[in-house]
Amino acid sequence: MTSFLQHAVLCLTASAAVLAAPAKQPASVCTEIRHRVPWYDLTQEEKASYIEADLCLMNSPAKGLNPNAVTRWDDLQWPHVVQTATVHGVGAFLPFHRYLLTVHERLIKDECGYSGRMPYWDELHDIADVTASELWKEEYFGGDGTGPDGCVETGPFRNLTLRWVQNGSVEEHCLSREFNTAYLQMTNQDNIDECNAMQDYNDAWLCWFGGPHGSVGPHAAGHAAVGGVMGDATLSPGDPVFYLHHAWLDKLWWEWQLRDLPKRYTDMAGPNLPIAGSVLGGQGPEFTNYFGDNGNVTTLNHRLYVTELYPNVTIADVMDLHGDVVCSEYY
Ligand SMILES: *[C@@H]1O[C@H](CO)[C@@H](O)[C@H](O)[C@H]1NC(C)=O
Ligand SMILES: *[C@@H]1O[C@H](CO)[C@@H](O)[C@H](O)[C@H]1NC(C)=O
Ligand SMILES: *[C@@H]1O[C@H](CO)[C@@H](O)[C@H](O)[C@H]1NC(C)=O
Ligand SMILES: *[C@@H]1O[C@H](CO)[C@@H](O)[C@H](O)[C@H]1NC(C)=O
Ligand SMILES: [Cu+2]
Repeated sequence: MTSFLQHAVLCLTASAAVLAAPAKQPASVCTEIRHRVPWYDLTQEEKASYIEADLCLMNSPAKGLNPNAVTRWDDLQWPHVVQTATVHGVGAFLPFHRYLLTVHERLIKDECGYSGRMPYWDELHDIADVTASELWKEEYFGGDGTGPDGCVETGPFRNLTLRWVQNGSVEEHCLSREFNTAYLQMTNQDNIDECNAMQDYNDAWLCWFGGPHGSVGPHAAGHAAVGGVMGDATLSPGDPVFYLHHAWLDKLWWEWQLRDLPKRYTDMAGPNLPIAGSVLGGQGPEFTNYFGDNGNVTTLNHRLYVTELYPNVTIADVMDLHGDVVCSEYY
């Protein structure tokens, strides 16, 4: 089977060269740390304008690399869809998602005028009952899915049309959800403590990703607890709550890093080849230096690629949350 990712990656590289129009400036220098807070700590005004800003991306025309994208929201989802096999199950899992959070933040600020603080989902706060979270209020993210397709039919995103399917082609579908509290409970404090106790990134990343002892850990828990689009490893950024869940996970990684600095500014490891047997993937030699690692282990030189929405950065660039690219702190 010719790998779709391989095909897509090569096409993207080619079109990137053709389209290498006005280069965007790299992230500016970090002079003022931006705050990330739990959703419920945003002001009423911040909450409303954050939702408005995501709607703005959903209602703005695409201008990214993939000609099948219709909206800016499709553009933003695309790097995650096309690279699903190289940003999950690998050392770059946490750094890639850290950069994707910043890309989303920059898009809503640069293109949709958002000026508030960035939210994360405080999942421990909602662990007793995912359905009771303030997130799902009618005026915020809307509620659970309903009907045979589990479509979200309440709230500002009830008419959201998503386009990408797993193989990277287009089939319009709704934003779906299927809440499940039992899954959310797998992001419990015990599991977090177990991941925090890991001494090396090589063990820790897998713990955050897959859970201690192969259980569903903090990453999969939030995805599966929301379910539907969020429960799909490839398509999950179609649900706007994806960014709040990944900010929560990123906070956990950062708190782990803080336990042993400066060592954990540079602790990087893990495999870098696409997941074997995944729908999009392959483990051929074309991948061993694709991201600049010069081998099959994830290094600080590994490029984080977001299909030209913003420039490539390296893992080294995002290891310090206070660095120029991310320039943020969790509260
Ligand atoms: C959603 O779609 C319905 C039915 O097409 C329409 O009546 C409603 O105004 C739309 N709402 C938004 C927020 O676009
Ligand atoms: C992609 O997946 C969709 C939905 O599963 C399917 O209908 C379509 O034929 C697939 N396209 C390709 C090119 O494989
Ligand atoms: C960005 O990184 C990707 C993936 O490694 C690579 O294919 C692409 O050429 C890079 N783009 C630039 C402008 O360096
Ligand atoms: C990585 O490369 C080393 C040395 O070439 C090899 O022994 C090892 O099996 C490779 N690991 C994977 C996961 O491909
Ligand atoms: Cu992901």
